[in-house]
Amino acid sequence: MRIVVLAGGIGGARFLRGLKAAAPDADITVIGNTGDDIHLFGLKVCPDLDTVMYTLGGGINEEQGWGRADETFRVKEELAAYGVGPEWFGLGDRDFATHIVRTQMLGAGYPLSAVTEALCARWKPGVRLLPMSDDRIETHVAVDIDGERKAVHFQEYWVRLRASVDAQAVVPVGAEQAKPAPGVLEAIAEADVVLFPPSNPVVSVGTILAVPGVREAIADAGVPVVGLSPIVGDAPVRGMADKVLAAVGVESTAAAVAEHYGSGLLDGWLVDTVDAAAVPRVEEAGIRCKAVPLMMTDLDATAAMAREALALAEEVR
Ligand code: GDP
Ligand code: FO1
Ligand code: CA
Repeated sequence: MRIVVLAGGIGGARFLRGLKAAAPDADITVIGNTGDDIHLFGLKVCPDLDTVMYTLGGGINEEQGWGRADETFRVKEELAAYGVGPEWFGLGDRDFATHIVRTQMLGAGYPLSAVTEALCARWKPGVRLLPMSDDRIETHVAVDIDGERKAVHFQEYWVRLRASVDAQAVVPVGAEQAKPAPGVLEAIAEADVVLFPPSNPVVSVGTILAVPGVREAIADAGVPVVGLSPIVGDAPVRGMADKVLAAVGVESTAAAVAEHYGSGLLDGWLVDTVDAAAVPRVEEAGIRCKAVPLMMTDLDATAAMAREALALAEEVR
């Protein structure tokens, strides 16, 4: 079975670990969000691609969910000693090596998709990891600070400001002119099922869908599209999905996120058992819905979620 997954960082990566356990023989292609990417110290950092790669390849800092295990911060300290920032973004020494290799290859002319493949040759994530695009796309968030509207990079909104101010708008800068990376549209066209993991609906899945052609390819594939809610009990399990959902006028509920994707895109939607009351509302929107446990507490629980998603896909096929 060929499965395509549109993934952000932590939510996507953890779900993929469960999916691999639930469907060990499946051919899984991951279309990764690159809207979180940022240039720092002359280096290109791709947090969501790296989170998927490290999580599936066994290099992730498990507690944190991002960055390398067994990490040190000597380079960051030295940069700070030179007064070179930003200090608010924590790049570790081991992680730095990934960004150096990536930046070197990009500088030599390789596209991000080829660079990602090269990095994955080391990590062997057991999935085909494709960036959504080889073109530069950067998610910016409009905020009002001291009565003035300004746009900040998504990482600045999340890591420096800790999403402490409301997001007024979210813009995937560059998306309109971008093309899907090689293999993206082909993987979707050849998929037997498309899954939306419990990733951020706005700044992860939403950004991937903003790449021209991706949404259309999914709709045209004519295969089941099933998502899992990242909102449990009317709040994100972690992160700032509530803030960025508000910016696009969507309430932070499992049902509202399903309606936001819409029946034109989604065939099936899983909500957590605590949100079982949302099932009729989602079904009224024309999306088959089921309430099952959606907390990725361990591999078994996550694999069970993946099995439920695949079973729902068969139900709607
Ligand atoms: P990010 O790029 O690191 O923010 O990761 P993603 O976009 O892939 O996923 C972020 C989303 O994962 C957040 O909105 C969380 O609410 C959601 N999430 C994290 N852990 C869980 C979990 O155990 N269960 C569910 N249902 N959602 C989760
Ligand atoms: N998240 C933080 O909260 N603080 C950090 O200093 C930080 C550094 C960082 C470095 C590399 C990387 O791949 C991810 C990093 N993250 C950090 C996570 C990242 O900002 C976000 O979790 C995702 O981009 C959110 O989608
Ligand atoms: Ca992300």
